[in-house]
Amino acid sequence: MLSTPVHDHAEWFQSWRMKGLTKGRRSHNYTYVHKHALAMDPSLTVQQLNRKSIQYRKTVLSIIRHGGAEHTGGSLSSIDILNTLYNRILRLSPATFQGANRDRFVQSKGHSVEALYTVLADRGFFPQSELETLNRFGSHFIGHPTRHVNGVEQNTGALGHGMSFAVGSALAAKLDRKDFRVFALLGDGELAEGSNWEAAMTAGHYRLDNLVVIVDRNGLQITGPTEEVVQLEPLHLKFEAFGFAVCECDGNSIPELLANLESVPFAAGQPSLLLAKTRKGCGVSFMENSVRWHHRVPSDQEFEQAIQELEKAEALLI
Ligand SMILES: Cc1ncc(C[n+]2csc(CCOP(=O)(O)OP(=O)(O)O)c2C)c(N)n1
Ligand SMILES: [Mg+2]
Repeated sequence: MLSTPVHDHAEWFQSWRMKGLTKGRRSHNYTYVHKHALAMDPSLTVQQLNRKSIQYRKTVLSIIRHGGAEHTGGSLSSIDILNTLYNRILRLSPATFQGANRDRFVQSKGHSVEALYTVLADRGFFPQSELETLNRFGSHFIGHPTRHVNGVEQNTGALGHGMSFAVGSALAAKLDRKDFRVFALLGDGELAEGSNWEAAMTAGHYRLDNLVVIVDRNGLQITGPTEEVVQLEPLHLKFEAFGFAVCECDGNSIPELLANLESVPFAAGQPSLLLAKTRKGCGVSFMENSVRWHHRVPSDQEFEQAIQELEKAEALLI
């Protein structure tokens, strides 16, 4: 671990100014993704993607522990979705990120930013070493996505805004006769925000078949099960009523995610909605399906146990 305490802001900021954001920092083994994939690689196999998911999970836990805060459960639930999108689906790379015809990805559940940062680093949007500045005073890597970080399409974190932004972008593509697609990732608890339904109604009205909304359906909110906080079911019928073509899959299964996301739009002339059934905290036994891990930081012992479990899972990959 780094020697600088998380809250020693003044000292750290001074050294950051002196050395540049990351140059000269002590190197240590807190990230587990060893190679940057600079362009989307359609030849990546399911097995390679499965391995990436495990490596991503280890990195997510490491940067959360090092940063001393953030959202553990929701980052782990959505990592397979981000892995599939960024490595196989999105027509997007660091080289094309400013291009008008790039696919757009909006992470509306902005609190799961550690998952997004981890995947963006692996895809080469910024050096892996910058992840270690998470939550440090003066760093752009704060607890919710901002456009100061290369690769982030939209500032998010106040829940309920991402789908509206995505609908606007998809509508702009139609008006400008461009063929990019817009993907948005939402939390299921986030759907309690009424603004989502206004956006959904608009997407249906304009028949935005270049829009793909993915709901990370892990069943948990910040304080408990979604069905107890604000009932969502029957969710697929609600989206269908708003004009979406709806599919469901295991959102922690790379093959199922690939099969669905490679077949968008699910129906011509309709926006697509993928209900990705995930496990909050996926990959670590004692974090799975536990509301306690919404934004808990692992202790040293919990961290070691989690890494051991993930390494065991990695060793079992053929
Ligand atoms: C407008 C708004 N209200 C409240 C919050 C606080 N908040 C952060 S995460 C969260 C729960 C979100 O649950 P869900 O969308 O299911 O996320 P996930 O389970 O994927 O972590 C809440 C209420 C917020 N970020 N924005
Ligand atoms: Mg949830």
